[in-house]
Amino acid sequence: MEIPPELVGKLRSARRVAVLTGAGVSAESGVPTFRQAQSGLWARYDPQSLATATAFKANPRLVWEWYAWRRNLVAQAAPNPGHYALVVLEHRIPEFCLITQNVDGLHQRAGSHNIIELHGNIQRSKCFDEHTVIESWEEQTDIPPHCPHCGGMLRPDVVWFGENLPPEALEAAREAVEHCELFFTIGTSGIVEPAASLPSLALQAGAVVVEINPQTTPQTRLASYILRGPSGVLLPELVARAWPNFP
Ligand code: BJW
Repeated sequence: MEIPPELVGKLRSARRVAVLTGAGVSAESGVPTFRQAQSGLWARYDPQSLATATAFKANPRLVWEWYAWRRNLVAQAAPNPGHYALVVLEHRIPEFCLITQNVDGLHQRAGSHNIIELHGNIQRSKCFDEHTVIESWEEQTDIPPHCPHCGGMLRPDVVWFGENLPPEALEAAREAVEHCELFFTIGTSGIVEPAASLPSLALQAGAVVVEINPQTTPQTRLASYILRGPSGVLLPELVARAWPNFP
């Protein structure tokens, strides 16, 4: 698709840019989006009802195994050209902030550094009772494994429905959004709060909002520029237009 030259000019001259990413950014890495039909063994489960503390309490083994399956999928995936284009933006824009809802760690693996993780990361676990974060653990005979400190159950270190986001992460994200000139919402369905309110916060603070997504979302109406298509194609194209000589 034709990238609007006006947008290219705005990106090239921008000093403060904030980007919100969602599961669509990892779709071209082979990681299913959150609301995409799950495959194989997990096809009959609704992700929205597994990603809750209530589901974990009712059936900790089932929820742990779902996350173990996803962790394995992510471990086998690699960042795609969209992730790498965002690394280039971090190098080119004086104040660049990447806010992600993704829990897959692919932005970090691509080489992005200034990242705010709103919903945690599935490569870490934490104690269900005491919230102590555990970076590595043995997959024991017991599923879920036990906390090495108190013996309680481990759970993934992600934010489930009904739980608060890490307050420092949310605060830092709002701060970046309120101070950016250009705000990108990329690969997110824009229905999960409070992340879904960041585009309107950006607009209220005077930023130009850009959406990159193959589908319409509730935030489309806020966007001055809409790039309809996959981020793994459109982001590299946008970056190449803005900085044709960048390696
Ligand atoms: C492509 C593409 C390609 C495809 N290129 N794009 C206000 C009103 C109503 C409800 C609430 C409210 N405030 C809070 C709530 C409750 C709730 C909520 O928002 N519910 C909604 C369902 C309505 N929010 C919460 O509970 C949050 N906590 C909270 O607010 O605490 C305070 C509070 C508590 C209780 C009551 C009230 C207040 C916590 C939210 C935590 C979300 N956690 C999850 C799970 C993480 C762990 C895991 O992965 O298992 O985070 S849910 C899931 O959704 C995951 C994602 O990060 C998140 C967003 O999904 P995302 O990334 O947008 O993915 P998809 O699949 O939805 O969309 C993919 C998009 O990609 C699509 O648009 C495609 O078109 C596109 N795409 N291919 C670019 N190649």
